[in-house]
Amino acid sequence: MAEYTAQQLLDIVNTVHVAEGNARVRQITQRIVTDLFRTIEDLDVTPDEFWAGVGWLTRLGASGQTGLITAGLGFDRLIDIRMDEADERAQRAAGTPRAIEGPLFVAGAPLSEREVRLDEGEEPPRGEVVVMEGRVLDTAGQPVAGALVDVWHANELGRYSHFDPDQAPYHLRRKIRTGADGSYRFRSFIPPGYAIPPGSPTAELFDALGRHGNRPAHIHFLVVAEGLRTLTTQVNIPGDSFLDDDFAFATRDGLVVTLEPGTPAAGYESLGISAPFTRVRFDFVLQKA
Ligand code: MBD
Ligand code: FE
Repeated sequence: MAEYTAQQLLDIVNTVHVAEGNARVRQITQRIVTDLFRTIEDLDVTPDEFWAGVGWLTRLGASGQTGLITAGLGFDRLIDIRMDEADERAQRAAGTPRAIEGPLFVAGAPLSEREVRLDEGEEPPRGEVVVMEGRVLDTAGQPVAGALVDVWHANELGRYSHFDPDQAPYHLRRKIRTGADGSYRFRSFIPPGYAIPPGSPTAELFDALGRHGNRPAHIHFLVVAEGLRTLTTQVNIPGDSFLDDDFAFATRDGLVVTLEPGTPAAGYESLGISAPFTRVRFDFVLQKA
């Protein structure tokens, strides 16, 4: 039987293997295990604390909230910051600022050509009627025809379809293919902000940290075009009190849109609009691949 000191045990855990495995996975795992050993020793983590943490991780995984917790602890934004830094080092022309995808994207939304209603068939509208429109461009300012713009946002209660049993599949999720001039437009309503589900494992941790779990009102985008870099971003609705206090640290300069209330309906009939509405104009600029 082997008797180990903590350091001897760590060295064995970090080096033991009988097959080649994956060197990169081993390297990252070694580092994380080492940091956790240190945390337990330096902070004198008790057995009760340790097992409470393991139980919480189990609940977190079972609830499907791992992506919510990474956003709330800043990791998703960190990945974006590092991509921005890589762009700067490569002196790559910047496009529309990226913003985190978040854990609530669902692939496979219904596709429309050039325009669509996200709130298809819903009368009366669930909030302030908005049309967002613009073009997809490259960094030289040239329009990108045939780009695919995925757009998704929360319902009037701040919940997302597929994660909320009360909404139909792909509710408030659509994909739009840009026209020859790179244009897209969609009608929907201005969504409210988002709050982490009360009582969930993520809320448990945030309560213990004394943090709130609110995001300001936002609309998500994933823009894909051949030969260009995929853009994941979000736009924010101005005036939200959480704009500078987003639990997911995802808001950025340049992504807070301007609302144009009272825009005349002429030209927007195909979106079912017959009265003045709020317009938002926004172009997406995609980097070179
Ligand atoms: C959201 O709606 C969101 O966009 C992010 C990033 C995290 C949690 C919920
Ligand atoms: Fe969101």
